Amino acid sequence: MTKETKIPKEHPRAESLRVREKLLEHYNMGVVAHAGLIAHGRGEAFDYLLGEKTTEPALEAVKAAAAALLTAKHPVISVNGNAAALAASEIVKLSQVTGARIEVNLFYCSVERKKAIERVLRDAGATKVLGIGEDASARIQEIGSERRRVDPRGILIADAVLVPLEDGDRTEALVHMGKNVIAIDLNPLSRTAQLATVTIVDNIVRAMPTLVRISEELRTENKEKLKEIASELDNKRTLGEAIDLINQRLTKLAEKGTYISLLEMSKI
Ligand code: PTJ
Repeated sequence: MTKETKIPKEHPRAESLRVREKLLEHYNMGVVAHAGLIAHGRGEAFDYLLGEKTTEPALEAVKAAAAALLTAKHPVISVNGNAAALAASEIVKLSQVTGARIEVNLFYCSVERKKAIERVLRDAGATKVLGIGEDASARIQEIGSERRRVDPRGILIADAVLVPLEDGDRTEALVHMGKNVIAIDLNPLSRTAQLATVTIVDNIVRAMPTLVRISEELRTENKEKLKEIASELDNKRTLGEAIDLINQRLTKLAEKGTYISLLEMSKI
C-alpha cells in the first residue's frame, strides 16, 4: 500500500483499487515499468466490459493452457514487471505443479529491473530464476525489441511459453519458431491475443490462481488425454466468444439506459 492511500473496505471498487495499489507499490520498488501502469489501465477497461469475472471461454482456454504446459518437454513461464507485481506466488506455484522454468524477460529491459523482479520471485519461493544478467546470453533474431535476449536454458529451447501481458511482436516470433504460446490478455483484439496458440482472456489476478488449480487437477491425467484437451481448443472461436460476450453485455447495458448500479451491472 502506498503511504498516502487507505482503501475503505466498503468502497464499491475496493478490489480494483487494491490491485492498482499493488502495481504502484511495485512501480516504486523498480519492478513495474512506467508503461506497465498504462498497460494495466487498458486491461482494466476490457475487464470492466467483460464483467470482471472469469468467463466460460476463459475457463476453456485455462484448461487447454494447463494441458499444454503439463505435456510440454520444456515449459517456461516468461515474467515481466506487471506479472511479477500481480502474480508472483502463483507463478512459483505453477512452476512447481507443471515443472515450468521461470524466466524474466522484459520489453523495457534493464539489469536493475530484472534483479528487482528476481527478488520478488525469490521472496515468493522461487529457487531458480532464468534470464538475469549474463544468463540471457542467447538472441532470438526474429524479435526486434530487447525481449530478444533470452536464456539458452529457458525461452530459447522452450516448446511452450506462458506469456502474461505481452506485446504482439514476441508472440508472433515465438509462434513462428514453432512454440506453443499461451497468453493471458484481457484485450481479445490485441495482436498477442490473436496470434497466440492459447489465449486466456481474463485478468491475470484471476487467471493465474485458476491456472494453478486446474493444473493441479489435471496433473494426474494421462498424457494422451492431456494432448487431446490442448489440441481441442479452437483459439479463434474462444476469442470470438469473448468478443461476443462484450457485445452482449454492452447491448443489455444500452437497453437499460445510461445509469445502472454496480450491483445490477455485475449480474449482466
Ligand atoms: O515489464 P516489461 O518491461 O516487460 O513491460 C510490460 C508491459 C506490459 C508494459 C509491456 O509488455 C507492454 O507494453 O505491453 P502492452 O503492449 O501494453 O500489452 C499489454 C496487454 O496486457 C494489453 O493488451 C492489456 O490489455 C493487457 N493487460 C493489462 N493488464 C492486464 C492485462 N491482461 C490481463 N490482466 C491484466 N491485469
